[in-house]
Amino acid sequence: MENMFSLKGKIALVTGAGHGIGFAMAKALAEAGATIVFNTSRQESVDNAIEEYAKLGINATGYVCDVTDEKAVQNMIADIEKKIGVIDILVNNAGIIKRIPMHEMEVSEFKQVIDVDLTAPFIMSKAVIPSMIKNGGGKIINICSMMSELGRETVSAYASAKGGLKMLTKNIASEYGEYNIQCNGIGPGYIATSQTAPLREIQPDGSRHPFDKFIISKTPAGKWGSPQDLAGPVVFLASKASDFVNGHILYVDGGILAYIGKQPK
Ligand code: NAP
Ligand code: GCO
Repeated sequence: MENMFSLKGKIALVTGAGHGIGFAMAKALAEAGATIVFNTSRQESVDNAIEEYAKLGINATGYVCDVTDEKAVQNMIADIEKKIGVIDILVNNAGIIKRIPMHEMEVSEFKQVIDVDLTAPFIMSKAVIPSMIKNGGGKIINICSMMSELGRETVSAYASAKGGLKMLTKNIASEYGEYNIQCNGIGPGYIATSQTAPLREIQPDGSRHPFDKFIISKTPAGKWGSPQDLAGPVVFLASKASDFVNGHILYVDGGILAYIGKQPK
């Protein structure tokens, strides 16, 4: 059974794995035996992350690459294949959010979120699939969201992107399953990272942020998740253990999607 989850001999590329959820998933994949490659859009975050990986005994290779730039992505993948080898596991993790009421959002802001959160996973997947086919198969894991299923105020672009990413996941699964490529999604709930830090800020009177309290009431587990909560799910979806799981979105949300919410006292 241990071998089912082993990633020994596999090469994993995790986008946006400079910190947060991506870093935690890359760490887990390394602990399962994978060789780790990652990218962010800034040299500073690549350099910092390489140091942090090294402290954990992980010899990660980092690239500065904007995932929305197809030429840069193609160059990065070619360089990885030349220097390290064919990518067995792609985790499309890089993502941004803009919290703006839709009627106040510029089209350019909407498009920017779509570009990073939806078009980039298309660009990244398109770049790795040909070699995965030649190599006999592979794993593509798209990091979706509660907003792949639910909406809320101010996140129209993000929800549109993450909803589309759910369907892109199902379509890649449909189109490439015959080549032994499994494409699945992970839908994290509310996770304590820099992306959600504004939603957890302590208020001037020292109280918790209203949204923080709201999420606690909507989560049966009664807490925010941590990036480490994604470790097991990503290793499962990257390993042989999930070879007949395809087109599935695995929600790691503490039960939010199952729960109507705690009755206000
Ligand atoms: P984060 O802390 O903001 O990290 C996002 C990462 O993406 C950073 O490393 C960032 O690196 C990178 N990135 C952003 N734009 C990029 C681009 N154009 N090219 C390359 N890299 C880029 O976010 P997180 O909370 O860890 O979230 C990671 C993923 O999980 C995202 O897709 C997010 O939507 C999703 N998610 C998060 C939560 C949550 O509650 N936190 C829940 C569900 C889903 P640089 O800025 O250094 O380039
Ligand atoms: C928000 C949050 C969420 C989380 C996550 C939930 O503003 O509602 O940022 O979008 O990041 O995507 O799964």
